[in-house]
Amino acid sequence: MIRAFLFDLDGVIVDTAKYHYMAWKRLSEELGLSFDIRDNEALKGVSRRRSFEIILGINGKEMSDEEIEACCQKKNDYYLEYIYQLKKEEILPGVTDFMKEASSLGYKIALGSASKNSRLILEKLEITPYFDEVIDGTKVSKAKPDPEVFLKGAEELGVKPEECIVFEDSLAGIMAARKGHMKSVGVANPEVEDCCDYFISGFSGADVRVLVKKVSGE
Ligand code: B16
Ligand code: MG
Repeated sequence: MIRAFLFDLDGVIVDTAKYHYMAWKRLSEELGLSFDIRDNEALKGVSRRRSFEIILGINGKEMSDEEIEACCQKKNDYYLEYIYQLKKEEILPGVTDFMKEASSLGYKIALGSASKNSRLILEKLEITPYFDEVIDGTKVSKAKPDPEVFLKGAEELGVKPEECIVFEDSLAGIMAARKGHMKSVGVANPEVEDCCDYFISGFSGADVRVLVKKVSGE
């Protein structure tokens, strides 16, 4: 029986990918590295450090550990400049209504995000109270596609992995849900359509009972 929903953040609740892109682009230009919007696709759902390693890989460059850390810190300073301006109007359509309906039907809700900035983002969007638990990049050591973030979410909510539905827009996130023996709903990104249990283009008009039935047959 499904008892809980685990939500990814970037690409599911809010499109922070554009701000990640602006920050990585700014850093890349300063460093003379090539990086464009298509390259940015590979960074979705991936940890900050791994994202920079991908950018270095595209450019055939290597850096010391210390240099990588300093660059990641700089990128995050740029990213935070954008995030401080984030408004609740940027929440993707239908998500809050869906979470409200889910809570009223008794489903538990957790965030399962790679971002170390997720608490700030939830505050800016004024949706912190919607979550029973928040598991993010500050609480896990292994990045998606490792299932750690979602398994921890299930554990903290007090439910079994098989009782969870994960909402994800990235391939890494869908893989993490599958490895964790959870049901997966792909959101918005057509690239995940073939590997999730059920796909929605967005939450507008999505009905909790109908979705649970489609995903789990309950
Ligand atoms: P931060 P998600 C992910 O969020 C983003 O999709 C990814 O692009 C980013 O690198 C990662 O968070 C880490 O974010 O630099 O804020 O710690 O999709 O897992 O909610
Ligand atoms: Mg995402």
